[in-house]
Amino acid sequence: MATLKETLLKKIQEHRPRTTRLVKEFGDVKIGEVTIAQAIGGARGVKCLVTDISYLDPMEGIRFRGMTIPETFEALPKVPGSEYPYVEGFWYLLLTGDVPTDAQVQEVVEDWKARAQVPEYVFDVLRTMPRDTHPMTMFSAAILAMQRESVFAKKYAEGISKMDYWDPMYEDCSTLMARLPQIAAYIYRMKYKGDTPIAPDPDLDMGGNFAHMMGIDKPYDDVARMYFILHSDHESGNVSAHTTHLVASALSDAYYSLSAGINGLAGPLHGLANQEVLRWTQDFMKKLGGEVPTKEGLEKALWDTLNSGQVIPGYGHAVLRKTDPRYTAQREFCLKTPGLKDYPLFQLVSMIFEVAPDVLQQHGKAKNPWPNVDAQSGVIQWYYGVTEYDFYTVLFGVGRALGVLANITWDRALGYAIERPKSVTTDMLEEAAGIK
Ligand code: CMX
Repeated sequence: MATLKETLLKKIQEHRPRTTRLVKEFGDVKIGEVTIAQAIGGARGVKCLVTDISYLDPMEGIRFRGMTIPETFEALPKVPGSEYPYVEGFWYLLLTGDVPTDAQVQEVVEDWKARAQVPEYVFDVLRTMPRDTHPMTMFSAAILAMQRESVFAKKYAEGISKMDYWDPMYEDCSTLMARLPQIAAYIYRMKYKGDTPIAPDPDLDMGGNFAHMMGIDKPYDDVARMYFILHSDHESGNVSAHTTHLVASALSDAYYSLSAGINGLAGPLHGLANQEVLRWTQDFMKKLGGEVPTKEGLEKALWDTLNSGQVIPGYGHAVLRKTDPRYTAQREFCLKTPGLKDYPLFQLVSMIFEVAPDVLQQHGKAKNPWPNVDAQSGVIQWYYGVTEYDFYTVLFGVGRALGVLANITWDRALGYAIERPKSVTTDMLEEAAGIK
C-alpha cells in the first residue's frame, strides 16, 4: 500500500502540468473584472484565488473535494461504534481527493499518534499567560511558540529545491494537526476546569482523544468529529483561510501561517460569531428572567440589536445565499439526539431560525438573511457541558486547521506565488469613475 505521502506526491506530479499549462498557455484568459465597489468592499466576489480542496457554491454550500457534507459523512470510514467518520480519514481526503480505505485511515491515525507529543515549553508558555487571556490568544500563541520545530524553516535554511517545498510543509502540517487537539483541550481544562489537564489516551482516534482530554463522555467524541469536519474548509477567500494562505505565500512556515489564520478566525465577523451567538441568546434569556420566550419578544430583541447598529450573530454570509448546510447538519444532529431535540436552548435557536430571516429581510441590508454555521454550533457544545462560550472559536480553529493546512501544503506543491495584489488611491478611483 502506498503511504499518504507517496499518494500525495503522485497527485502533485499529476497536477503540476495542469497549473503550469494554464499559466503558460492561457495566462491572459480573463475570469472576471473588478469594480470600484469590490475594491472598496472587501474584494467580495473577486476571483483571484485557486484551491481544489473545497468549493463554496452560493446556493448549495460547501463541497469538500467535490462532495457535499452528507456525502462526505457517508463516504468516509467510521470509527467503530460511532456514527461519524475518523477526522484522520477526512484529512486524507482533503489532501489527496481520494476516500481512504480503512488501512489508509489507520496509517494517518498512527502517524498522528507518533507526532502528537506537545513540547513541554508550549504548556509553560500557556501557563505564563494571565488566566483571563482569551483562549484564542492562548491557542494562537501556543501554535506560534512551536515555530522552532518547523521542518520547513530548517530545510529552507539548508537550501532545499522549490520542487520539494511541499514535503517539509506536509511534515509541519501533519505535526500541527496531531498536536492541536491536546493544546486546545489543555487550554480548556487549565482555564475553566480548575487547572486539571487530562493526558491523551494513545489508544484513541483524534475525535475520541479530544473528547477524552476535554473530560466529556460519549457521544461528545462524535460531536468532536462532526464539528471538526464541518468547520474544516470553506474555500480560500474567508479570513482564516486567506490569511493562512497569504502568510504562507511569503514562504513563512505552517506555524507562522496557522497562528496568523487563527488570529483572523478570532474576529467577531468570522469565527468568533459562534461565541457571540451564545452571548446574544444568553443575554436575551436573562432579560426574560426564566420566562419562555415568545416569537414577538424574540422579534423585538432582534430589532433592538439591529437598531443599536449591531449585527445579528450567526446570520448572513459573504458568499452563501441560503441556509448554510453546516448549520443544517448540526440542526439535524440536534433533532436526532434525544434530549437535545427538546433542549430549551435548541428550541430558542430554532425559534430564531423561524424569526430572524424575516426580520433581516425587512431590515433590507444583509444580502443573505439565512443562518450560517455559527448560529447552531454553540447549542450542541452547551448541551454537552461546554458552557464557556469564549472557548467555542478554539474548537472552530482545530477544525479550520484541517482545511487551511491542506491548502498550504498544496500551495507549496504547485508553487503558488507570493501574494501581492495591487492597490490604488481614492484619486485613481475618482478618475476611473470620471468624476475627477
Ligand atoms: N445582521 C445585521 N446586519 C447584517 C448581517 C447580520 N447578520 N449580515 C450582514 N449585515 C449587513 C452588513 O453589516 C452590511 O451593512 P452595511 O451596508 O451597513 O455595511 C450589509 O448587511 C451588507 O452586508 P452583506 O453584503 O450581506 O454581508 P458581508 O459580505 O459584508 O458580510 C458577514 C458577511 C458574515 C460578515 C455578515 O453577514 C455578518 O456580519 N454576519 C454576522 C456575523 C457572523 O455570523 N459571522 C460569521 C460568518 C461565518 C463565519 O465566518 O464563521
